[in-house]
Amino acid sequence: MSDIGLVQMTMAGEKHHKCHKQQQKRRLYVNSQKIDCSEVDVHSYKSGNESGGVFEIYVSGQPINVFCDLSTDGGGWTVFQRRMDGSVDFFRNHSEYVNGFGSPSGEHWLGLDRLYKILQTAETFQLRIDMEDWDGEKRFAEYSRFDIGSPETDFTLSINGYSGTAGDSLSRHNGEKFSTKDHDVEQDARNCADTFKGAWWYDICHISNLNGIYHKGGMHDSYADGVNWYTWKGYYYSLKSVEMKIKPIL
Ligand SMILES: [Ca+2]
Repeated sequence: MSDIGLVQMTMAGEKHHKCHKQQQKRRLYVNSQKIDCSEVDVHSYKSGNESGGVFEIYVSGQPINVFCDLSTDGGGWTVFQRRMDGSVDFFRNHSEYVNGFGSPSGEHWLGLDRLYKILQTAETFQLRIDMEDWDGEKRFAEYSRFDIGSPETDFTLSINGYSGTAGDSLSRHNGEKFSTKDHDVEQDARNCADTFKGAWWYDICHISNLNGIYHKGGMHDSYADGVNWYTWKGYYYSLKSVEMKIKPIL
């Protein structure tokens, strides 16, 4: 056997081992501590209904409440970002984006630390982003693979496999770090988060800004500082609702 063949076999073996280990870890929680919304029982919700609601899951053994989408595209989605009425200020600092803010029953940011830990529990997670404009039209973007790096990497975005109806306004941000107004780790001469009033995996600076200002009514005069998804609505239209959600592929 050639050296190259051996290396490939070893890598495949390691990948299999990692996957096996993670699924073993998952099984420890079945019927007791759910580790994401793909494991919740529809009848155990704290508030909500069959289409979704607030459930308790365990992140690194700690119970937290999250909003679960139980109906869209097969259900089982753990929502980590939610905009719906502008009641929560999303123009926040680094520690708040790391630790989370808002409420899972309303507008919510789960927190990068928790998101990172949930993403560690399976080999592959999908990302789905559901969006709605102020006329009630709904579109989505889905990615077959989504991951973020550890806190030491500033939660570097890893994403690919777009499909959907809203266009792809996130793949360009693949490989970027998560910047906030007080933590500029992007390459632009400006402070992107401060300039565009959000927090994101900015590059120079963005084609999506889903943590931007919630401009009620949609259209805004200010440039690119709203809840923007460029490939659907451009830089002067702030969406009425957004949900960013993940589901493992097991
Ligand atoms: Ca900068």
